[in-house]
Amino acid sequence: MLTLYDSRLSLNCYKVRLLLSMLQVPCARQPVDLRKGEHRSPQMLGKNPFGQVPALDIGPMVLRDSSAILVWLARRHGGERWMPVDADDEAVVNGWLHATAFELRLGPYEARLKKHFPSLCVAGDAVATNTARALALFESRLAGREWLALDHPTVADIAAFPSLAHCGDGDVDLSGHQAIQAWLQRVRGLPGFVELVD
Ligand SMILES: N[C@@H](CCC(=O)N[C@@H](CS)C(=O)NCC(=O)O)C(=O)O
Repeated sequence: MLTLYDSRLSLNCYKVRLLLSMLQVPCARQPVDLRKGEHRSPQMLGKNPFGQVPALDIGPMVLRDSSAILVWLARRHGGERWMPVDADDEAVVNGWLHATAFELRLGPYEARLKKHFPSLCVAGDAVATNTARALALFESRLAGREWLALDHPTVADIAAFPSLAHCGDGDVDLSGHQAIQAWLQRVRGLPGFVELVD
């Protein structure tokens, strides 16, 4: 049985919970309270020396980093559709995965942290500029296409969804971003979709 070290309001943990649900993979959840600093406890640092969630105990080892975990889940439980093995397609998916971990992270993800979890926010004054740039990149990519990386949903869509769906938490307005809004609805319509808080 897999065990997810999980924080309920963490968008990075939500990415993992989304794919677990869509792939119908059974997984135990071990709550980690970030506000109490449990992610820095000796027990958690033994699981993930980065002192972060999510971490996924797969038995022989503990995986860290939401993108790495999504790729592992897709490879082990989802097949090529979610994470292609073709080198060209894989590069496109990886490119968008990295954009979620950098451009989205420093933009709308940080806007949410700044408002609700300021001690975890690292982007500071650059959040608004970063957010505008990230939204423009994702809006332009999604204009005229259904999914972020390929012509079907992949781990890139799962990785990008939480930050974009929760823009409102950081007072980021998506009203001028029709393509992102339409894509959010498509992701919500995927079988097994779950909200951040169930
Ligand atoms: N690159 C990591 C980042 C994980 C991350 O930032 N996790 C946050 C919760 S969303 C965390 O544990 N923050 C506590 C800290 O860094 O001290 C991933 O994608 O999983």
